[in-house]
Amino acid sequence: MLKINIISIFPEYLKPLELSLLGKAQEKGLIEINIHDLRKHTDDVHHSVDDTPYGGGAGMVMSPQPWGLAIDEVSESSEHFDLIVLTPAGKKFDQKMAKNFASKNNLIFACGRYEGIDARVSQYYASKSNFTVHEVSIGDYVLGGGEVATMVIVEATARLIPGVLGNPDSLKEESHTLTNKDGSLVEYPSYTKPANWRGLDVPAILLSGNHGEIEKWRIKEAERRTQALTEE
Ligand code: 6GU
Repeated sequence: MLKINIISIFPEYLKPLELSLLGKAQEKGLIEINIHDLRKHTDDVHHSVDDTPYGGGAGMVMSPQPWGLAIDEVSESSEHFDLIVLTPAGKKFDQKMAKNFASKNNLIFACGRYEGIDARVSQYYASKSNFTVHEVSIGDYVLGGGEVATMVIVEATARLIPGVLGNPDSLKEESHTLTNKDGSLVEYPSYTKPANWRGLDVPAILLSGNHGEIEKWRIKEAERRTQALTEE
């Protein structure tokens, strides 16, 4: 079973992970998600988790001590852990990374805020033989913190675990996994009833019953959409 531990100063921010698909996956015992408050690991009266940057500059940096205590607490066993540090300076998240994470047993998400987490936290855990550290970004824009990025990654990862999706066939044909000789394609357009809606017809080929021709049309449409995304 995949065990996911998430450390954040805003644990309530991650509540949506209890809903819908991921909530059901937890009820079914397919995944386990535990959310932890970083401030539990502070000892000063103000429960501070950040400080000014060495070398000067704007903003605040998250202190290494609470992070070390929080990560140690969720990794007490002798198992292997994949520590995912959310940062806009990380490697771009994609479907391939989701598949890799879905094959793991223990994921720890460190949700940074402010100007990020003291760099020694990644350095320290990367040096431990039972840890792999991944610094990950979800795209080329800046968020207020890693919480939303964590939800994106957890959702994309969990749905790849056998049994999480109601219909396992959904995994076979979808965007970014439907491939031709040139690599990966986005999904073809989908239609359902009614056959005419506000004067717009469903493409006639889809009503033809000719599965060979339908498959060819879908591949052509997926290629057209993929091409359109790489233009402009
Ligand atoms: Cl992982 N964190 C933050 N703060 N901003 C981001 C991001 C992560 N990914 C894209 N932008």
